[in-house]
Amino acid sequence: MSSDYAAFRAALQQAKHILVLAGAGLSAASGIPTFRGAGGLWRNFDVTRLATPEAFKESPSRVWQFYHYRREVARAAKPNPAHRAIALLSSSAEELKRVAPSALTFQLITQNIDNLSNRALPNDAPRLALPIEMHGNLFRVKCTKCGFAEMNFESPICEALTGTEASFKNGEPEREIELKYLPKCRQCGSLTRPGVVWFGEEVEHLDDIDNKVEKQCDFIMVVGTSSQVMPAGIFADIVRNNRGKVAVFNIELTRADKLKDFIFLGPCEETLVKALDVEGRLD
Ligand code: BJW
Ligand code: ZN
Repeated sequence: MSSDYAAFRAALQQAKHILVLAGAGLSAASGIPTFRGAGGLWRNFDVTRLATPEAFKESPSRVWQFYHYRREVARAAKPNPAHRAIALLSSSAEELKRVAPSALTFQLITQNIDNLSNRALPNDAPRLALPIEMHGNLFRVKCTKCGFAEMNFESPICEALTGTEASFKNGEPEREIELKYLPKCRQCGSLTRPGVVWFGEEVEHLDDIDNKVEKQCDFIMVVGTSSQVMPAGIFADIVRNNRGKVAVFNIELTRADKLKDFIFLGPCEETLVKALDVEGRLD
């Protein structure tokens, strides 16, 4: 176990298939609340009433108000240096070669739904640079009936949700909004739902992720996640079992730590930028 930046960079030089697994801590410096821990969303809100298919069935109005509030927070936020460091190495073969000359792939798998890792990419980034969003995206909507899905960046997403974000944030009782006033599918007119992965639902892109985590990866950076939610919580274990290297970036110790080769305790917007040697190279 080491917190030595030079040793981390030396190990990165040997890596061929590099993964970054990100969690809410990656976006904390952008002002997006995490889930667990002080100030976390699940401290103030009941997860079973907001982020499960059963909750949506019981009250689409309440769940839509929660996600409308989250959309508005994410819209107002900006990618921070940790997002930009990952985006730089994902999108520039030259920059990647500089810090990881043996690398064949560099892939971000994010649990975050805030779209900030996409926004951190340059406009002309190759498609290969796109993050794998395993828990979906706040700005995607999915029809509950015909399955039609699309990105939707409207603010508010529908008239009836206007202003509800402020009351939601303050913990006031949510409004009762009739179904007919909630967001509707552009194809069939039925109710849509947020395009995110709730508890009990299958995470997205699982085959691709399995292949990258189990078959390829020889170096994983675990950034800003408590590693409590599955399946992402065991990716580091899998890489470690396959004799790959694990580097953890977090402000506190987590369950991933027993597996680590490297641990950098501190805000990832500082530690990751330093470890990846991209200080002064982010616009
Ligand atoms: C900083 C920092 C800074 C702060 N710098 N660091 C196996 C065992 C037990 C249970 C299960 C199991 N397999 C599945 C389950 C059930 C369940 C689960 O994991 N439950 C556990 C809680 C026990 N998993 C699921 O249901 C998943 N589905 C699934 O596996 O399906 C199987 C299936 C197969 C086939 C058919 C059907 C089903 C789905 C999980 C979906 C998770 N959804 C959420 C909500 C998404 C939408 C939304 O955002 O509203 O995803 S929950 C929430 O947790 C969100 C996050 O992505 C996820 C992870 O949280 P994260 O990112 O780790 O955040 P925090 O807050 O926990 O941690 C932040 C960290 O950052 C902390 O460590 C801080 O210290 C740190 N930090 N600032 C660096 N500046
Ligand atoms: Zn539809």
